Order: sequence, then C-alpha cells, then structure tokens
Amino acid sequence: MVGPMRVSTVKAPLLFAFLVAAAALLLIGPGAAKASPLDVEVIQSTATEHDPKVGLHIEGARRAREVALYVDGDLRRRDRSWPWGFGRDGRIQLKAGRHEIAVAARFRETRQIRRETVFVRNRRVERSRRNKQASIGISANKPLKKAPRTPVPLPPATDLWHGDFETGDISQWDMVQQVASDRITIAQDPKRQGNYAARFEVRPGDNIGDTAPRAELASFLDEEEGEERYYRWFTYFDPNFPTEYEDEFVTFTQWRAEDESDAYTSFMVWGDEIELRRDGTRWSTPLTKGVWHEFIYHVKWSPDPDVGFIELWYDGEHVLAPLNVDTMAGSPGDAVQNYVKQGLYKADEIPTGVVYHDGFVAGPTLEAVQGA
Ligand SMILES: [Ca+2]
Repeated sequence: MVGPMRVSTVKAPLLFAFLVAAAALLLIGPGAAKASPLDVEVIQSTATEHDPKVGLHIEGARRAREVALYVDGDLRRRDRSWPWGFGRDGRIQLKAGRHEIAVAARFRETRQIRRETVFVRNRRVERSRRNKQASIGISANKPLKKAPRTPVPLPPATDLWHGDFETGDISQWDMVQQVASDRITIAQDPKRQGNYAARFEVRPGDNIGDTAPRAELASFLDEEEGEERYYRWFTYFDPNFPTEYEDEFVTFTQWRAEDESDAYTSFMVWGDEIELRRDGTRWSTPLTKGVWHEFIYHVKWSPDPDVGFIELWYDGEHVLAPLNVDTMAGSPGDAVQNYVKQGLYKADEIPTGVVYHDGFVAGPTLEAVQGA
C-alpha cells in the first residue's frame, strides 16, 4: 500500500506543473510565437554624482515596427530605427527613487508591453527584485501583459505586400537603418512606378555599429517553410555610382535569416557586374548605370536544398531557371524565417554611392507581382 501512495505524491507536483504549463500555453496562444520576444536590459548606470542616468539596451525586438519607452507613464523615446537608439544615443535621466519603466513594441499584428520597476539610489540602478545588481533583464518567457489572447489572422496569401513608397514616405517598411535622415529620401526623379521612388545614399563613415556603411530598409514578410513567393522591384544606379572597385562588395537587396546565421540571398555589385549570390555566384550581368532595371525573384522557402529553389527574371528576360538551394536557415520542420532588406550596403573602401529603388512588391504569383 505504501508503494502506490509514494508514487502518487511524487507524480502530483509533476502533473500540476504540466497543467500549469498547458494553461499558460492556452492563455498565451499559438499566435504569441509570431512576435519575437522583447528583451529589455537596464545597464549599469555610469551616473555623475548628481545626475544618475540609465542606459537602456533593447534586444530581440527587430521585428517591431516601432519601440517606445515610457518612464513613470511618460513617453520618453519613440524609435523606428534599428538598432534601437535608446542605448546608442545616450542615456535617459532618472532621479533617485522608484521608477516604472515600460517598453512598448508595436509589431504588424500585435503590440507588446514590458514593465519593470527600478530603484535609483546611491547613483546606481537597482532592480526591484531578484538580484540587486544594476542590470535587469525582463524575461522573454514572462506572459505578456497586453498581448491579445487570440492571434490576429494574417492577411490571405493572395494579398500583395507593397514597399513601393506610394505612401510618399518609407513607412511601408518595418525597419530603418541610416546614420542620418537625409540618407534615405523619397524621390520623384528618377522614379519607375507610381509617383514615388526612394533614394539611398551611403558615404564613407556611414557605419552602423561594427558593420560596413549602410542605408537600408527592412521588412519581415513572414514567409513560411514550403511557401513560394514572387518579389518584383526596380533598381537604378546613379550615373556616378563608383564601379571601379572589383574586390569590394556592394549589396542592394538581400534576404537574411532572422537569427543572423546567414545571408540567404544577396543581390550585389562587384566592380561593374551585378551578381546574385547564394553559396557563390548564381547569376551575373554587366551593370548599366543611369537606367532602371527590373528584377523578379521567385523563391521557394525551405532549409532543404532539394526542396528550396531560386529563380530570376531580369529586365523582362528569364535569366535563371529554378535552381535548387537551401533558402532558409535551420532544418526541415524547424526553419528560421528570413527578412528582406533593400537599400545600399557597401565596403568602407568604396566612396559615396547613390542608388534608387522603386516598386517593391511581394505576392503569390508571377502575374500578381508583374501587374502590381
Ligand atoms: Ca513607387
């Protein structure tokens, strides 16, 4: 009789833990995984004697279209640039005492808010609980206070995504990377589609973080493993674009894995050649400057090189038949999604370059994107 009783007392906590976990999953819902976790870290204050300031680092929120920082209920910063400028552009000022810090991230379909209480005393920032070191981390696994309990359905696959600047600004894109607001501007001459194109200028020294100089836009289009998608856009290289640097890279459109494990395809310029690279050069053509070029890129998204493929039309010609390559990181059944970047990213050695993009559209069929 003792045996079964002992077994049940051991099992009961396990069963309880399982039920709690299952309940938590039901509450959060499968849609919660769609948005990346938002981690907030308050870094050690390097405050002056009377001026405690707090450096904030926000990580894991790159899918966010916008991140806003609130202190004691007041909006202190709002940012669409990445990396989020809170930690980069200087620290926020906090008086001694208790403060409620909230970071709100707005994703395409959801909004997430993280809150933490901190204490500033003796010129140090202390978190309200757990270890009282100056740095706090807000757990990504904590249930979201204001996340919707049911996922918002994604638009049907027949919908087109436009990054064509017809809003007259760059707001269609999720993420902006530029060192100053004059690097990515709306242009009407030249333009290729509708009323507006975008002009990207990158000068030596336009480095963001430890990477090469860049001015880029990015969007998370949520392509699932096994899905096929067509992308159409137009690119114009300024007549003065430097093309004498054969051994230095220029990237003007690229797909990257969200975990940064790989650049999954890159449309590049090396010297005076345009190249499509994925594990080596898959297509190239001489670059003609001062005219618009049309790209239609077809991808089957898969980490399996026997399933995934890429295909390309350039200036109306079918230049690359479907070519089997892995187009996602991860493994079959556990793929890492990609995001698309368009703009200009180039080696330090290359002088100032200007490129225009227009008419980016993503859709389910060739006909859909051609007619967009
Ligand atoms: Ca346009």
